[in-house]
Amino acid sequence: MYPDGVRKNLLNQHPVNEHIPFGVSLELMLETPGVQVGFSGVLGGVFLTFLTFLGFMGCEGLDQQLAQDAVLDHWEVKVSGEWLPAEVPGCIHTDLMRLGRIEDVFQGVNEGAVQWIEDEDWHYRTTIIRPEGPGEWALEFQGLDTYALVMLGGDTLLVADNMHRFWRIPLERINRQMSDTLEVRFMSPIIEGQRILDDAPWPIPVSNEARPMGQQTSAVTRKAMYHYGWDWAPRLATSGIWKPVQWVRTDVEWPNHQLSLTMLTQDLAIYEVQFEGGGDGVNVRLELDGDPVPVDWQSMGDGRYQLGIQQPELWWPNGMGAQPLYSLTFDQGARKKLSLNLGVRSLQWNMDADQQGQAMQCRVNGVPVQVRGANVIPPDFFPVRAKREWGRVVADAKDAHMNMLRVWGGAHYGDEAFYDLCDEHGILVWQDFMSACAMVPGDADWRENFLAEAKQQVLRLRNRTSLALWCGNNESEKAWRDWGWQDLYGLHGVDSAQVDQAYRQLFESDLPSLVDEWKGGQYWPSSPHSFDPSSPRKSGDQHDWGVWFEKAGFEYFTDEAGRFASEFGLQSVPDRRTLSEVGAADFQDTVLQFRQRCTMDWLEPGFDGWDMMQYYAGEYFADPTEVTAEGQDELDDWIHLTQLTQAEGLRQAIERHRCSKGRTSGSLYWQLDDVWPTVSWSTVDHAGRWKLAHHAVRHANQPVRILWDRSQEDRVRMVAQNLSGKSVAGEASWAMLDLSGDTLSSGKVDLKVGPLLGELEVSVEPLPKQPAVLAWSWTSYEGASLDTGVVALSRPASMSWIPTKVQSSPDSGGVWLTADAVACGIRLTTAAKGRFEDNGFTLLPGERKWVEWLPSSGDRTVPSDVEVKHLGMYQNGREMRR
Ligand code: BMA
Repeated sequence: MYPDGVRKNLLNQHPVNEHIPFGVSLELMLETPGVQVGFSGVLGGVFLTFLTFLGFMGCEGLDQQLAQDAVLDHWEVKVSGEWLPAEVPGCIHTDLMRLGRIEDVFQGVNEGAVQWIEDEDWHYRTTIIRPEGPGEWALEFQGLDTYALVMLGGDTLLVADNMHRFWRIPLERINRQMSDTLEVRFMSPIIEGQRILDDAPWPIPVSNEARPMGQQTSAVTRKAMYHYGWDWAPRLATSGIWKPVQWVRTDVEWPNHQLSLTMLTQDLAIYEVQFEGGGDGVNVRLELDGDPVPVDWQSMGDGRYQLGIQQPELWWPNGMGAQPLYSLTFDQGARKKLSLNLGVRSLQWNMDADQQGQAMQCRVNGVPVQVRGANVIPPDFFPVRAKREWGRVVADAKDAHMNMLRVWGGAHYGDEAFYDLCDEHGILVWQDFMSACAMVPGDADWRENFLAEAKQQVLRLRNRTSLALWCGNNESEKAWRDWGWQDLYGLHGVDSAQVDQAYRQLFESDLPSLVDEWKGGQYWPSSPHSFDPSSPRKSGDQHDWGVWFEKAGFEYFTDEAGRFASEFGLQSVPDRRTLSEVGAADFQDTVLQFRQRCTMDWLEPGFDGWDMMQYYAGEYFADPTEVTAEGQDELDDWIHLTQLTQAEGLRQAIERHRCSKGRTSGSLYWQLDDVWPTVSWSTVDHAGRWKLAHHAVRHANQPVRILWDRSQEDRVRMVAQNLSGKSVAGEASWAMLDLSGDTLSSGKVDLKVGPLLGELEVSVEPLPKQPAVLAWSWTSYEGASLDTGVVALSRPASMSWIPTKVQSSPDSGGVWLTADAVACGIRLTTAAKGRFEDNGFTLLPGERKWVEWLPSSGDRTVPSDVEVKHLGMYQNGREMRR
């Protein structure tokens, strides 16, 4: 626990420097070769001085060298009274696992056995090595999770209470007489949180923390909320130094800077560049792909400049064009350089009134963007491990033709590397502030803490090309309005008004003012939010959970569609290998069953995500408890059928939004990735294996498509759509076939569709009376395939699929597939590492389909154990086994 009285006093004594050093590279320019910067201190009883001879190094790469030398290393953690080697960045759970003190927390049901960790205090220490030489220095903690005292000898240098902030201690505070052992003492987040909660004048509602009321501390602690458990996450409320600790030269840093685009035409881009707090005599250099680009650069006084770029190459979201990133370098005399990447683009959100209410339309370079993407959560529970996975997540997003990711508010802000990747690949970022499904305390200290964090993050991210929107929180506004919290938490009269006031103060007054003051860009109070809560479909964004939480059919994605769907989704069971890697061998296995955290008692006592998956699979494909297939066990059935169902749900949602003629201008499904190996709404599992849904999303998002516009129930209307930046032209053919593959009707048409939201009607046909599929292909006049697809024209569960045998013949780098009747819902599996380029598709008789094998590593040999599953394999008659 914090020693009494420490907290307040120290925070007042040492305000945190709000300078933002991340995201830019800093390069020292030295006039005299041979100037030395050193670090001195005592390490392991030996006096050490690390000297960096800057003059010998030259200037290139100095920033890395400096950062490298300045990072505090050799940390230890106290475990049962013993100091043991620790990993920083890291956390207590990863340390205890590495030290063999606890089992792997993802394995089996180990989560339960490590709950004691959250109630303990944890101490870390290292030897401090003070910088010597010129300049002003500060010790920077980029992330402390969460309640921490930083101590040197008996002196407390810092009191930290927010995982999402970074902290600095000026060198002057760390005088020579002090001990060389720097200690970071973490107080149990639960015990500290409980103290705050107990002091709060009214209960603070929160939805996803599975603790009794009065013990839900996640709402009052500025820590990733999923650490307390979520409906896709275990509870592992960890502590630790989750980001690097390093010395920084504060006198060579740049003042905060802001680039605002003031004019953009084909011929010219003009930015106003503002160095807040001064920046006279700044020079600029601009490069594109290593080549110098001429610029107009004029000082306007007071650290303000005008930057003009002739014939700018525009940055576009993925699928709409290229992502050129200019390298912009500022220097001030011989002292400093600052480099950042700049994608030239304008970005606005059009929220004007239109025939259907008010738009929620993202526009880039003046062009409306049909937003296609997903919500992301950290790709591993532990940030130090998640950091290694973001590259894969962004690659999966790009591969699936996404152009936006929403960084969801119940986790943590992304690392620089994440936003670098988004800039590079054309992925816009909807950035939540970190708050989810919870109300907030009303006291000024708590709010100030939140706002200090918000300011740091806004200053850090506001110049990012990919940044599209700041959003106050996830679902808190909706929860307060619709989830009955007033009764549940006994908040009536004055209490209710105060909770409401605390929420509004932060999310509807303080945060928007802060984002505005620091020119962060567009602010949106909550997700979902609309201008008129009585008609939530007419403006703003929606969380479309009628499918899943309310058992609606997929037509819901047309009938109840709003202006921007920022969440919708269905759960599925991940790949068998992902499950067996954590010890879940079969369906009845406790290890598997205990991973289901989505409970829905309001629908039916005891009803949970398994029941819901069963319900939807039964509605759309087959109920896994009622069917059986040769060579498959129950778990195989669940995996196949729930993955097909999730794929179909997401496909229909995205395609229905695309066919809404601009009504629904965004589709961000819930959720792309997983924090651990589990059963969830993800389309790519924790091990990085694509579920069938990711393939479906990929096709649904493809910029150039022929789509079945499902809004006309009695007829089959097909449209050709082009979301790419270039016109496309070619010949398209379509056919409706019965399940044996006989053609019921067909057509051919020449299609030329303009760029950036171009659309043409292909044909409108009567819906066949018998079970049928629609197949199409569209090929450019140059012979390139623009789109192909096959879709069932009614729910596959209602169709009698022929139990055909699908033949697969491996060839170099892939497999050939054939069948003698329509084979719906094919799933190709193998134990080998890698994935098939396509999966979850429908095969037509007479077709010879080539599916490429994409191995995780070099060897392209097709695995010999490829198995093919499809819907025609299932027979009714399984005994109810759940
Ligand atoms: C969304 C998210 C999460 C949750 C998910 C599934 O609303 O914001 O809170 O995990 O639903 O229930």
